[in-house]
Amino acid sequence: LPEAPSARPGPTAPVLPPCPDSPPGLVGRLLIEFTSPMPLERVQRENPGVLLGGRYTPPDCTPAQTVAVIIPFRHREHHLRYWLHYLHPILRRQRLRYGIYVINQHGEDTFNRAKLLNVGFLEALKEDSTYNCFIFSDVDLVPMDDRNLYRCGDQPRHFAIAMDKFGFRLPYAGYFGGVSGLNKSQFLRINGFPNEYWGWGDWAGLFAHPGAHSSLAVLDPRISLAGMKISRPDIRIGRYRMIKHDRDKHNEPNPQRFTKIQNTKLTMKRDGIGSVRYQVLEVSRQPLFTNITVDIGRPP
Ligand code: UDH
Repeated sequence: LPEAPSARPGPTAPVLPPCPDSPPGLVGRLLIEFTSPMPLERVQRENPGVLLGGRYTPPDCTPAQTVAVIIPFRHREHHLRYWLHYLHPILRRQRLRYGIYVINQHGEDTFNRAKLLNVGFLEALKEDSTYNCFIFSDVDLVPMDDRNLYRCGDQPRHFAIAMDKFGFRLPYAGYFGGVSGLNKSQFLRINGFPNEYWGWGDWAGLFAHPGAHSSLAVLDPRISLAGMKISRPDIRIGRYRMIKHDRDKHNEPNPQRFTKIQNTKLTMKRDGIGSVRYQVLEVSRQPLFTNITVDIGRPP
């Protein structure tokens, strides 16, 4: 009798070992500059292993997590090219399985970073339900050391702890801005980000611990309310360069920013990932990232 097809030896996918906790081949401190021109074609040429939509899986090991990197965005194409140029090789060396999601706010109404991040969380999961780590990164922040691993841990992680613009120091104890990451259950535990905070504000302070900001003694933000603590890399490793820029149009400081943060305890349950309303206008898979253009409405 002919052999049953399932019993026939044939090419099977090799079983890859788990990716190591400390990836070999990291280079440590990196030289980051934003002066040479950076055409997208070049970035594409230099990252042939990255698949459509900005997806990557290590060829030689099985990562423990699948990471969605979410970037809030509008009119910063120039910054995005540098970000992609620097980050793809870093994330690859870190042996991550990842996807890059640029959440592009449609129209010219007031910018809303936090709401865009909520959209990114939901839309990334719609595309791939195996995402279990979400890293939220400003488009203008590039790590200066590849040992700053873009992974999630047992507490929410703050990555951009020593930016050049703050003299390579944490600006205040509870700072959680710029680049931060939460796994899926941590994100759901804080009900995601607020949707009702329009314009510029140090909204990231919302996720820090109480008393973080000297001028805001009653600060009572989401991470501590949910009983969690921020984890951070070593100060020598968590260094970042920010691409210098002027304040964008339609992202003026919100005068209510201090009162809003103080009211987190009251608003956190009703305003967050559970109540976000938006309309996706376009999903386009580019060679180095997925662009999601979204209508998030405007402030009341
Ligand atoms: N962002 C956009 N487009 C905008 C506004 C914000 O893409 O129009 C995104 C982008 O990812 C940016 C992030 O939101 O990195 C945070 O916004 P921001 O860079 O404006 O915030 P930051 O606190 O700067 O870094 C505030 C203005 C500083 C002016 C300094 C003048 N010297």
